[in-house]
Formats: sequence, structure tokens, C-alpha cells
Amino acid sequence: MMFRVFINILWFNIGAKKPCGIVTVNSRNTNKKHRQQQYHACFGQEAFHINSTNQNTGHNQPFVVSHAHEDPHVLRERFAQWGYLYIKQYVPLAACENLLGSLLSAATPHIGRRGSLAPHLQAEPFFETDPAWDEIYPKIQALESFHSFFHQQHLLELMEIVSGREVFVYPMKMARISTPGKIGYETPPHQDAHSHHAGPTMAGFWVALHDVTAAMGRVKVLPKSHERGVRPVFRTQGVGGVQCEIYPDETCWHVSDFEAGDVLIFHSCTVHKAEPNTTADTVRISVDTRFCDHGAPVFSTNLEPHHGWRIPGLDWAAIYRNWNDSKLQYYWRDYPNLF
Ligand SMILES: O=C(O)CCC(=O)C(=O)O
Repeated sequence: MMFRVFINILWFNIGAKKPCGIVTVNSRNTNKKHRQQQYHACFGQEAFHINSTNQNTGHNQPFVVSHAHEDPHVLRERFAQWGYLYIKQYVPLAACENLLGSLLSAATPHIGRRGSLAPHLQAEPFFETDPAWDEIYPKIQALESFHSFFHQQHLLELMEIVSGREVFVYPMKMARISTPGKIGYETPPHQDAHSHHAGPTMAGFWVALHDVTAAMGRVKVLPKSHERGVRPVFRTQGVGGVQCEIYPDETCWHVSDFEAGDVLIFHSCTVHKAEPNTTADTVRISVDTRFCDHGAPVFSTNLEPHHGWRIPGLDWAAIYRNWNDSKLQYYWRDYPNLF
């Protein structure tokens, strides 16, 4: 019988500067004994965890930093080279603060904020799909300011520089709330080409709304992973519930502490994931959406509100009910390439 098992081996060097390595073994046609021999050949008797996909995997190098004022050709070449662009403080702090304030109002009483510090947890930890999240998320999705945030001229201009063309903003807008106390439930490594059924001109656009340190659950990318196509996936726990394959030589991730307004743009095939939030009570809040070249195919699931498929009543009519401006309502309906 043909079946495929992917086993991630985590090799911890706790306390040492030596990087941890992750090796993914495609064990097709191998039996358990043979796999154990493979592990021991590679790692001796080092401790390993099987399929602990969201734990400490690989080692980190800082993001390659880009600046929006650089020559567009340089930015495009860098994007093609690494599979991502990390642009410092591109979104003005005031815009981040405004949106964060609105998201926090929606998240009351679960999450609060002291002055300009990062948000903090005031109730039980939760992750995407938990009851607290399902209570908060429709309120966030209903915010006009949340959706219009991604349609600011400033953001469109950046994406047009990166793609070299007119761009289309996906209707689906996402807010991420990473609380402490949910280690193992953070976003696993995945490719948006799979999750959004998207082609090569689609790119993720992720914005830090406040400063994010290493312990708060940063988002990281596997550099150059976009060059290796769409990968096999398997089920795992955590946001989205799906993880893609990581190849044995892929041990180095790119990540840095974020400042509010930092933007991470990643290719649809770039593998990315979130680190666990290991703080005592700090919550990481960020927002993201997807862009593509205007006219590129956009799959129908991206026309729904994020989690509209599982939260009763979370549909566009409910989201738009109290908006002041109808300009951004159903703006995609005449998009020329929906499928
Ligand atoms: O912010 C996160 O935790 C996950 C972000 C992500 O995976 C994405 O934007 O596709």
C-alpha cells in the first residue's frame, strides 16, 4: 500500500550557539526500523520530536532589509532572489496606531493595552477558531478601517513597484492575534499558493501594528523556498491546520524583530510561519492580505470574508452594515478573472 509520511526531526542544541536543525524525511517505501536507522545515522541518540512542526525549527538569520525608495528593478530582483521583501516602517505609525486601537476595542475585554506598550492578555489564552476568537473576529471584520487600511494609496504604490504592474487587492483581509499560552498552535510553515489557490504573481502583504520582539511570535520566511514550487502538505495543529513539506537542506530562516509599520511581502510559494508567543502576557497583533497582478486569476474562496465559511453570520452584508463609504464594498465583483 502506498502512503506517505513526513516526519520532522528536531535537533535541539539547548543553550548552545550551534543552530538547531530540522530534517524532513520522506519515508515513502521505508519501514519503521529503516527510518529509525536513518535518524540514528544522522543524529545519533539526540532527542527528537516527531511532527512537532511548530517548535524550534532551524536557525535564524536577519531579514534582508529593503527600502521603498530603492530602484524598482533592484526591489524586484531582490524579491525574485529571496522570495520576500522586508521594508522597514513603510506604514506610518499613526495609521498602525489607529487600526490597532480599533482592533483592541473589538478585542475588549480579552486584550488590553497600557499606554504605547504592546497589547496584553487580560483573559484566557486563545487561538484562531477558539470561542474567544470567534467572538472577537466578526467585530474586527466589520471594521471599515480594517479593510480600507490595505487600500491606502501608499500601499498600492508599493505593490505596484514590486510587481511592476497595476495590482488587485484581495477582498479577504486577515487579522492575526497571537496570544501567549498557546505554544504549538501558531501558524505552521505553509505556502499561500496552496492556502489561497494562487498563482505566481500573488504575494502576501503582512504589517506589524506594533513592535514585535522574538518572544511575541514573529513571522519568518524560508528564503528562496519560492524557487521549489508548490509542495506537498499534511495536516497539523495550529492556524490553518496545514503544513507544507520542508526539505532537508532548508534549515535557515529569515526573521527580525519588527517595528510598528514594518511590512513583509512574500511570494505565493515562499514558505512562511509564525514563531510561538512565549511571553507571559503580551499579545502580538498584525494584519495581512494578498495582492496579485491585476487580471491574474483569483480563486473564489478569496472572495469570502476570512472565516466566513465557519462563523455563522460572518458575511459581507453583515460586515458592510455600518460602513460610511460604499466605495470598497463588493469592489471585486467586476474583477475580470475570478474562477
Ligand atoms: O501572522 C501570522 O501568524 C501568520 C501570517 C501568515 O501566515 C500569512 O499571512 O499567511
